Amino acid sequence: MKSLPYFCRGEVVKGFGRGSKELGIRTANFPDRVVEHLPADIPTGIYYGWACVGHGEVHKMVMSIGWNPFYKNEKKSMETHIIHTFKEDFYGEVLSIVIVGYIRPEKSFNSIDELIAAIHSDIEEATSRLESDDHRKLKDDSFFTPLDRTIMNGH
Ligand code: ADP
Ligand code: RBF
Ligand code: MG
Repeated sequence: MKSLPYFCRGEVVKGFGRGSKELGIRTANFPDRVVEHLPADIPTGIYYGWACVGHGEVHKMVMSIGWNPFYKNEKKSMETHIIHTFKEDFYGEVLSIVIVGYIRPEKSFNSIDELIAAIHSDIEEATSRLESDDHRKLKDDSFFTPLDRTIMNGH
């Protein structure tokens, strides 16, 4: 995929409202505008990368791009699960991400438990792949560093 790594950001909007309730895995949803901007050579599927809320720390993430075939959504979505425990929700804040690599296509499953198990294995896969030197470098990309902080540090 020529467009990877792919950097993007947008405010966190309300999604379908079932992430935490049914799966126990919360996903921050991007607005339609961000979804529509995705380059054509990034197909639907499950990806991993780095994510940062507002000017906060950069964390590992996994994300789903597509129509969630298990739920037969009619709208394409980009949903990021940040591999970190937050104290509070962050709806309305700006989420910055870099999509680094592809894990698998989206699938439908026979049960919700199989979907949950698949997502947990995606999280493990992402956690270990992001340890590579090439991927670690992207965590420190200036995309995640606000300009004012760069100036304060005297760079
Ligand atoms: P929605 O359907 O509105 O997206 P979710 O159940 O998927 O609802 O929850 C997503 C919200 O949970 C995010 O918008 C964010 O405010 C919050 N949240 C808390 N922790 C996380 C996390 N680790 N990753 C993603 N979102 C999180
Ligand atoms: N939905 C699917 O229908 N099929 C999938 O294979 C699938 N994989 C996912 C993998 C990850 C890492 C994440 C974060 C979500 C995935 N989802 C998948 C989306 C899931 O159905 C969605 O986050 C919830 O329905 C909440 O909107
Ligand atoms: Mg969500």
